[in-house]
Amino acid sequence: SAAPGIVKPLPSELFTVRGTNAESNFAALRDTGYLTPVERFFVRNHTSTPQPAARDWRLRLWGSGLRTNVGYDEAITLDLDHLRRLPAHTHTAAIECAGNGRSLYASQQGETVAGTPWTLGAIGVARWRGARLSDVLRRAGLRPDAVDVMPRGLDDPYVGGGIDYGRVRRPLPVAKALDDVLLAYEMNGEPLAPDHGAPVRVVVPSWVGISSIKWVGDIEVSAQPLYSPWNTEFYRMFGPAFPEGGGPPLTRQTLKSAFELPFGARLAAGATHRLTGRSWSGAGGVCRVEVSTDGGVRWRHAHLWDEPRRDGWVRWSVDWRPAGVGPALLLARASDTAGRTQPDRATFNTQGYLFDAVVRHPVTIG
Ligand code: MTE
Ligand code: MO
Repeated sequence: SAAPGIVKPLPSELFTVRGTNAESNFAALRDTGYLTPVERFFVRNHTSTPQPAARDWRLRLWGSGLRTNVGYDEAITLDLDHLRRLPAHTHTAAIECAGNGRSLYASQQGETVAGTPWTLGAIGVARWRGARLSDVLRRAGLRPDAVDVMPRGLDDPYVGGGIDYGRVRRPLPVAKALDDVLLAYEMNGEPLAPDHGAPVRVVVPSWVGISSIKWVGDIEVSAQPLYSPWNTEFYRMFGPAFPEGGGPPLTRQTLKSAFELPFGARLAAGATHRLTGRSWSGAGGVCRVEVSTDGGVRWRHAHLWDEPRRDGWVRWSVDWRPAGVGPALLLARASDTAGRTQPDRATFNTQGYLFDAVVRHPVTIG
């Protein structure tokens, strides 16, 4: 069961395919460890997975933010061997689509939003290894007045609604680029797989997935702010709660929780069930998870299996012996080390980004 433009197999018990995107079925992550195996990791493609040959791959660095101030055609180039000779860093980090949870605006809040109707499986956590973007930028001659860098993918230009938006690209402020961003060539100890950006992708920990450009081919470095449709039209919040013309480009991810259980699962009455799930936040580690099995009347603390972990998730569980039979609603509510707790409602925005509300997860006892 392949999807157009995705290379790896997508068994239907593990993935739900929508167009060129494949969401991990969250319930199927239950038997995975802390890291999401590559073959279970969601895929979000604007078009389709290209397969550039690693030996021909070059990263081109150019723009007014470099001392050489050269255009694309005179770019400073770097091949995979160069990149591998730079100090290697590993970082365990989630990549999550900004629209993860989007379908819940409709199903939980009765609100209509535009975009791929993900449930909660547009996230995975992997151990990324590669060179620091800061090392590459400094070696390329970063000017002190550089403000933005814009990595661009080698995949086909994205055409939507008859508009050609060009290749997928999104500016990143220099401060973040110099902080913890990787040019990754390994995922979970293996060379990067084609669908996840081989031979090299950007990994921007804790920021919306669109920041982590796959199949990176060039990076513009600029002394002036840069723009692309991915920070002007998309990945910003539009709607009554936001300034006219939209909120700022999205950066950090929000706080979410998910049960590792299908929606509508049937649980046997009179038995003890271990309910498991995961919670994560772009603002810090998750340090508390409360669970309700009665639709939100009573809450108890879940047992956390992981320490609060910046850029990753924590796994948790509660044991539950349902008393009656019939429908029940499970809720999980996480808090993070930045002091946030998941709210009852997410803030409506027309493109359905950053859904963070406590989810009412229906099950049937009997
Ligand atoms: N990079 C390129 N070149 N093309 C893309 O379509 N999709 C982005 C980002 N990087 C994309 C891209 C989006 S929206 C997300 S959520 C993540 O990649 C998904 O990463 P994954 O497919 O490895 O899970
Ligand atoms: Mo995304």
